[in-house]
Amino acid sequence: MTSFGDTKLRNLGDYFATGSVADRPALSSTMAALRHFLARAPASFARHFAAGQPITCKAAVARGVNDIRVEEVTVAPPGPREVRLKVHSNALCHTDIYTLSGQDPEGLFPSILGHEAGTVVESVGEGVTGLKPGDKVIPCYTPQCGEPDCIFCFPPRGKRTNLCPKIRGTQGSGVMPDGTSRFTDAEGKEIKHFMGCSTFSEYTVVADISCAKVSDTAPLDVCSLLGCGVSTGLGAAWNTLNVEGGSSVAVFGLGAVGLSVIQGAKMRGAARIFAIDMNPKKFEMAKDLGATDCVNPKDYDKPIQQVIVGMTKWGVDYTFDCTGNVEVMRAALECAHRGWGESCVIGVAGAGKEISTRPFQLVTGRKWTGTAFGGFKGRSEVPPLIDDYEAGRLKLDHYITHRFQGVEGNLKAIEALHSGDCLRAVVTY
Ligand code: NAD
Ligand code: AHE
Ligand code: ZN
Ligand code: ZN
Repeated sequence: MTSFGDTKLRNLGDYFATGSVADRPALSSTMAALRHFLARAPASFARHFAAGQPITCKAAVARGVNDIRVEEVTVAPPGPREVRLKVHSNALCHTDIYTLSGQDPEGLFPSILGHEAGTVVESVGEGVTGLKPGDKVIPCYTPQCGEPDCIFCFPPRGKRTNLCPKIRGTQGSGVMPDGTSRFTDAEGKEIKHFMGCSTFSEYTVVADISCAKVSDTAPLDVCSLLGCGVSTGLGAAWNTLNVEGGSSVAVFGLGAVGLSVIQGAKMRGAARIFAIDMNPKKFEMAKDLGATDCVNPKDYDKPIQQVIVGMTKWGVDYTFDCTGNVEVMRAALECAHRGWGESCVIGVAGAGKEISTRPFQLVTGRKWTGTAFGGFKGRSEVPPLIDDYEAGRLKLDHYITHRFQGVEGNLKAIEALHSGDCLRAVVTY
């Protein structure tokens, strides 16, 4: 820890390398004095603060099932085609809690969770182009290599996907593409990465192909929403099922993901939108976003799919599971319209869970599909969402229901998401 006046800073280099002072106006004059001082300091001293050095900072480390602790960690400099990011804001996604709870078959401990963030580039590794210190970035767990021979970035015959597999193997193993981790704990032991993001840390290192560079004026707290859940819901409606005007939609689960499906469907002009949740506290926001019918399965003594079909003639054009519950996934499929209804699995189910239905449901024309990150290609299709927000075309502020400060705030965010009245708890470091 370095002290300067009454301001304690663990790492000063980032304040010179990035624009983060702009986000902390009170520090500006102190930083100006420091810049002046460092400009005249001996080279060896200045190098200590420069890019290329390890950074010691705070992170919430998942040590085991439901065991998460704030610790000091060391973040190595970025390797080739890697970027070190100063995390400004983190929004908690249900998937972080799912992995912490031990249900994720890919879950690893110890690891640094978190994958919805607004960040600033602190430094870049060799071979990185198009990104520089100070750039604002949304790390995306679905990367986009953009290499001409990647058939997922450039699919054949008019196909469309965002599932670039370039680093998926190492990402799932909790390491960078070279097979090693950039995080170590106070004893020098390795800590794993998570979903290629690990944003429960003041600093993180990600692959350059995971970085969506957004406008210099983008608010970093709002950026955090677009790192996963809200983009996923919007994209499920727009990209995956391509909801059209006049259609009917049913959304199961009204967290940030489900509500953003509703918002996306309404923006497309859906005529009837069913919002289904066991928690009636979610209905008010659902109605504000465009739901026409709010349904609580607890109010009925028959399966919810029968209830929804009964409220229509032949079912609903587009249905979405946003719960991760495999019975709900079945219900969503079975209330899709005879002949053409499409059902999208968004929720993530625990290890060992499987979905089932009578094949007759598919024989009679329903289609079952799913989405990762709403089908958005990270680097090219996420920045326009922030442009839309800044231009007032896309409303996002309503998803931030809770705010906390400091890495410790991630623990409070976990409690908040469990409370049932939280959509996104944004933690600012
Ligand atoms: P959340 O916990 O905030 O919301 C889930 C909602 O589902 C809650 O409102 C809850 O009351 C409701 N619910 C639970 N059981 C239900 C039931 N039986 N019937 C009706 N409603 C029920 O979670 P979230 O952050 O909105 O995420 C939703 C799901 O989407 C999670 O499973 C998450 O892991 C997953 N997810 C997937 C992707 C993807 O790319 N596929 C991206 C983000 C999140
Ligand atoms: N690790 C789990 C799979 C988890 C999963 O399906 N993740 C979603 C994103 S959840 C975001 O909040 C996803 O997009 N998966 C695609 C991918 O490549 O990970 C398991 O079952 O192994
Ligand atoms: Zn690719
Ligand atoms: Zn997520």
